[in-house]
Amino acid sequence: MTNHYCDLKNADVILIMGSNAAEHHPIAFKWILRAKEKGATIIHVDPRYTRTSARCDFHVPLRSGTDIAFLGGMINYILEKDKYFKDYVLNYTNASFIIGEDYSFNDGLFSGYDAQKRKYDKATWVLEKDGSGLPKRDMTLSNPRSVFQMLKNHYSRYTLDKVSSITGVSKENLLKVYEIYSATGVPDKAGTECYALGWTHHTVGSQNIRTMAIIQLLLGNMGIAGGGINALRGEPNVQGSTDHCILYGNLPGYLKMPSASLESLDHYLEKYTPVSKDPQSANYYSNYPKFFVSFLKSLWDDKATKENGFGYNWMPKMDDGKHYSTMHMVDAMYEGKVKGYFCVAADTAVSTPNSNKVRKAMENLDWLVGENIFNNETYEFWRGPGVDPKKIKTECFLLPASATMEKEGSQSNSGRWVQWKYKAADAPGDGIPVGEIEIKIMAAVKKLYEKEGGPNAEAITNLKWDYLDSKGHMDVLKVSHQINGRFTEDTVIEDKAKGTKTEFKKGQLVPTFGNLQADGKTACGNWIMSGSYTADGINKMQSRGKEDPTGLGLFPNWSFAWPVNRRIIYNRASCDVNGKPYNPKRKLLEWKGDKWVGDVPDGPWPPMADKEKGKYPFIMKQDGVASLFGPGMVDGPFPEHYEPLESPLTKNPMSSQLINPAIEIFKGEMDKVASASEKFPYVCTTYSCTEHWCTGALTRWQAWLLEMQPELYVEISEQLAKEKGIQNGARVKVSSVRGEAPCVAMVTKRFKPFTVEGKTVHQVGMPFNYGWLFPEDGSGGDSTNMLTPTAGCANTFCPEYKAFMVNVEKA
Ligand SMILES: Nc1nc2c(c(=O)[nH]1)N[C@H]1C(S)=C(S)[C@@H](COP(=O)(O)OP(=O)(O)OC[C@H]3O[C@@H](n4cnc5c(=O)[nH]c(N)nc54)[C@H](O)[C@@H]3O)O[C@H]1N2
Ligand SMILES: Nc1nc2c(c(=O)[nH]1)N[C@H]1C(S)=C(S)[C@@H](COP(=O)(O)OP(=O)(O)OC[C@H]3O[C@@H](n4cnc5c(=O)[nH]c(N)nc54)[C@H](O)[C@@H]3O)O[C@H]1N2
Ligand SMILES: [Mo]
Repeated sequence: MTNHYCDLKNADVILIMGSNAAEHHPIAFKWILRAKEKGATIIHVDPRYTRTSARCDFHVPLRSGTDIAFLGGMINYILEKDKYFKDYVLNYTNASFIIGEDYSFNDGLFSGYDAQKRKYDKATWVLEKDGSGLPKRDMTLSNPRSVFQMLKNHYSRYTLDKVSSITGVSKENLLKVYEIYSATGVPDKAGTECYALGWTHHTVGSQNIRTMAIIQLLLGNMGIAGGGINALRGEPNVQGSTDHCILYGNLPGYLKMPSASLESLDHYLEKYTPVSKDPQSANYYSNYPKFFVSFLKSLWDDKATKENGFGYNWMPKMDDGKHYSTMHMVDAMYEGKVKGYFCVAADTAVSTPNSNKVRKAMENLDWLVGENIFNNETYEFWRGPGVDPKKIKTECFLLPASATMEKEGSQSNSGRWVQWKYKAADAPGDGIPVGEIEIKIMAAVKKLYEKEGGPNAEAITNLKWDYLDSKGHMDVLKVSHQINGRFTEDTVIEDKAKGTKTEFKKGQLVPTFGNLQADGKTACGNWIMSGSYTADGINKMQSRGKEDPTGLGLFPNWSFAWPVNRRIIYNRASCDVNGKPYNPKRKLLEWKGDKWVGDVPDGPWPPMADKEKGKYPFIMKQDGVASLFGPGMVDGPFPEHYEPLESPLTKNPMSSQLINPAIEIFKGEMDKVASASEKFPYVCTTYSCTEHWCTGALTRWQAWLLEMQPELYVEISEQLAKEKGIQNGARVKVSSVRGEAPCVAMVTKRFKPFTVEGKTVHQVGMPFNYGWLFPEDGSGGDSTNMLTPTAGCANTFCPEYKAFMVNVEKA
């Protein structure tokens, strides 16, 4: 989240699109309801009517997978009707920048496309620079090559007729949402967006979010109280797990995982350290070497020296151009390339797309290790439906883990608040925290390498690995100190601007990431967490102060929010170029002539009107401004509508490109894809229900939850039920080109047929909370992922669980 839960109460309009917040994020939803009580308008855009829709002002149904078309239409509306916030757009975004002559967009393809590789070369997606290396700008926004004009041109194609025909949303509904939402493009109104899986589970997932980012920038809704783009995160502490690098391309704090061609530390740092010639751009990532070198020091301590590039060559490297997502991991298992699998606190056999393939892939493993509080379908795959245990060679282990409330540590909510929690009870039996399991396994591996050597042995034998306490248990404080960072030698830090010198002793904790060093004087496991402790060792994650000096619900003394306890990121953009709040009634920050007052500002520098010392507001961006034109994505600098991998259409109404041209197509024998046909005529989406948790591996043990939601079902509209002669409660077979899911039909008013390109398109929906292992009599059904394709977002490989084609027949 750019903002945080409590801040949702400050919004005038809340667009919930791609989320079922009332059922899956009840705490966030509490704040949404507070906004509503104060008069805010709450809009829900979702293919299906849910408990969230019921509490909103109104619900707008749209066909799954068409959000970019819907939002592209909104961009067009905002620009056509002059609803954008001119001062903000001009000063704080790259609207005035000039796009290079060689960039083009033609019939669904951006320049630089290689059809063979299904990849773009982004060399032409650039902004022009003048002779001194500064971006060329046209402050009148009239240059036809300006980002503003190119944006306008790109989205002029998203007319009401087109958008309505693609999305299945009526023109009245489109206009209603566009009008209400774009009314927040004025200084004293704030609009926010809440999304979750309805946006991420698509082959265009990242671009769904970017389209909204463009809208928020046009309306001046970024960096303000009640604004922003707010991802309501999923699993408990999933925010913490991404902060600490659960994703394959990241190191802690979103530093980049090195790839093979970056052969030396210098090479690597040069690639990832942005340079700006503009003195007004803070370009904060120019500090990247400090964060990265400190990270290397946290791994190898005094073994990491300047001479050996701080151990850079010990780092594992990704092969260039290769990806390592869950789907790729399964693919490699299927091909017999991956031999062992640690499945920690997950139920891959149920949760990962194309379950038939996943389960087949596991048969190729030599060993599988689970670390869990319960058994599940993954650990028991060797005796699953249709599997002959005698033919399976895989050795399976299930290690007993303690549950979250049986251990102490930090936990991060979606709003980046890192809160300390305490152990409430001892784990039963032999259960210990998964962290302790990993520490002990790695310690044993280290011993083995010390004795026997092996490939890249120094990476392991040199590891700093002292995270157990005197009783042999995981020492969470040691771990969290290591994450915060410490000085590795006595160090004097000079602040030239303030004219101060501060002395730190070796071993002392680093007070903020501003103190991290690129010369090995600091070690820090995760730079964004620097400052979670004070230099004197006070744990700020334990803070529970309820003061709220701004009245905006920032609660600066409650827990620690990364970065540096900033509650709303990009907050300098809430003020005009002189540092005066755009909206004095919701004053997030104000420049008082010598300092900022309010939230922790995005850097101490004066506002940008001070041409000498002032900085632009988006300090993490190379140019200091936010990107309407965003060359960071692999599938285009402006989001474009493409159909899902499986779609009811044979032609994309926007262009000749039916699907996202930059997604990877998995070509294994079990990766079948259906084109639009009579065989699989219905759009299917999947989701969770309130009564279960994800795969249900946690909740299907509970008799009372099973009583409420006993088995797999498919929600179908009354119209489709009538067409197919299916009664409510009848047994049906849902099938895709990849598999079948027998279940019960739930005939409902929550789904309504769509009119798409002049034809009736039915959409159905299914929860994904079931598996064969329990309830033990098999009455729950099996995984919905028997149906889903191995396909994912071009940028993240988040799977396309939310739109694919099925058939529904009476069983
Ligand atoms: N009780 C309970 N709470 C949970 C969970 C749980 O299993 N049970 N799971 C947790 C986890 S891990 C997560 S990630 C979150 C998930 O939270 P949510 O994202 O809210 O969960 P979903 O139900 O997967 O999907 C949200 C909505 O997206 C809609 N949708 C489907 N396709 C599209 C589309 O193309 N466009 C749009 N705009 N909407 C679409 C669906 O109809 C659904 O209502 O919830 C967390 N909270
Ligand atoms: N079709 C479809 N598939 C989906 C989704 C969808 O919307 N549609 N959603 C996707 C999403 S967003 C997610 S997050 C994944 C979830 O997929 P998984 O992570 O595979 O599923 P969970 O059910 O959350 O699995 C949790 C496991 O962790 C164990 N567990 C619970 N608490 C603890 C604990 O404290 N310690 C330990 N060690 N173990 C514990 C549980 O017993 C369970 O076995 O599914 C994805 N799959
Ligand atoms: Mo999730």
